[in-house]
Amino acid sequence: MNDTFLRACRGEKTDYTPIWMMRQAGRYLPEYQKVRGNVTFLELCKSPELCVEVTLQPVDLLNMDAAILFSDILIPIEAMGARLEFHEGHGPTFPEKVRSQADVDRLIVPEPDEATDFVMETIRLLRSELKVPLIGFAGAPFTCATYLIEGGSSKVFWETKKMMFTQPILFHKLMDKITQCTILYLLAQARAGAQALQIFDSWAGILAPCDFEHFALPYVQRIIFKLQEETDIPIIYFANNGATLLDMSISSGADVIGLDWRINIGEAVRRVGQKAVQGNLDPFALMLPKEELRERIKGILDGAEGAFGHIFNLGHGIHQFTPPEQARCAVEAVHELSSR
Ligand code: 1CP
Repeated sequence: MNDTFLRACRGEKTDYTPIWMMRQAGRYLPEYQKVRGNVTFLELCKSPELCVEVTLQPVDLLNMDAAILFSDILIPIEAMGARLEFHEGHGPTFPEKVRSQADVDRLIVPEPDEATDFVMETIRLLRSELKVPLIGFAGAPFTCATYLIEGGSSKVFWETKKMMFTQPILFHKLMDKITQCTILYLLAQARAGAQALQIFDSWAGILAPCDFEHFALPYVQRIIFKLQEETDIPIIYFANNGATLLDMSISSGADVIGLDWRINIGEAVRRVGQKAVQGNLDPFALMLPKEELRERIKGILDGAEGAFGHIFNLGHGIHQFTPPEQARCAVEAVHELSSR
């Protein structure tokens, strides 16, 4: 068992810096495309055997030091009773947008072992096959709420901010319900065998710091506090576009702080102090010629030298047109350059 990733999360000595990549299972891999060619995205998410297959692909093909459960942040949200659709070539949609008290009341807090049994089954199957640690995950309540309120992806988040500013009580009720659901869902993943849990706050960066502090952070803190009460596995919090929210991200209580690429890692390490960091290569830097990519990677490794712990990762998900060969080179470079 290669436990380098878990050791780095806990700030223990490692032989080299472990690496995995956000969205490492997915469309940039022809092997994923092949599996996906026969099923819809939601069918894939609900077929444990296929989820196991695509979760293992980047670990086997690219030599990653951790696996991340193949699923989506919107799967537990669908289980709350929100009809979810993925149309080919588009992002997710919730045709019945959540905008009123009645809409929030209609959402349920499901029992995750029943409503999302396929996720727990995927985790159990993966644990019997994997030789690297398995990361489970969920979306942060704010990020999940944006999809429900907007009815899908958004660029300006008009409806989300309109609810926050004109119906704050309703907004908090929705956040509370998603939070209850997320706590149960992540605890179920831990019971099923997840060895670390990541909370993805992909849209946190659209908020002013004062609004993040008031409308989003308390719910993340509540989730992490509860998880730490019930389990001792590392919790990673990743706020995308979160450089200006770093001090508040640290106060989330997470064991590992995810970093995007918009912040210098040396500066982040100094501010984070006695917690591990994860990141922070610009996903598009994977397009650099190999020598320059190695230089870029070396810069990040050097910057993170004094870190309590460092898990190498991209600053956000790998782009779907990235040549897998470039990702493989990056993994090799991290392993070589960080070898101690
Ligand atoms: O067509 C396809 O095959 C679907 C593409 C795809 C994939 C591969 C989607 C649709 N989701 C996923 C898998 C996924 N999503 C994983 C597991 C794979 C891995 O990491 O190896 C994870 C962790 C996620 C998490 C996720 N889903 C996030 C948070 C991370 C991030 O990138 O910010 C978000 C925001 C989503 C929503 C979502 N699902 C899919 C898409 C295209 C989107 C984003 C839409 C948008 O931009 O709003």
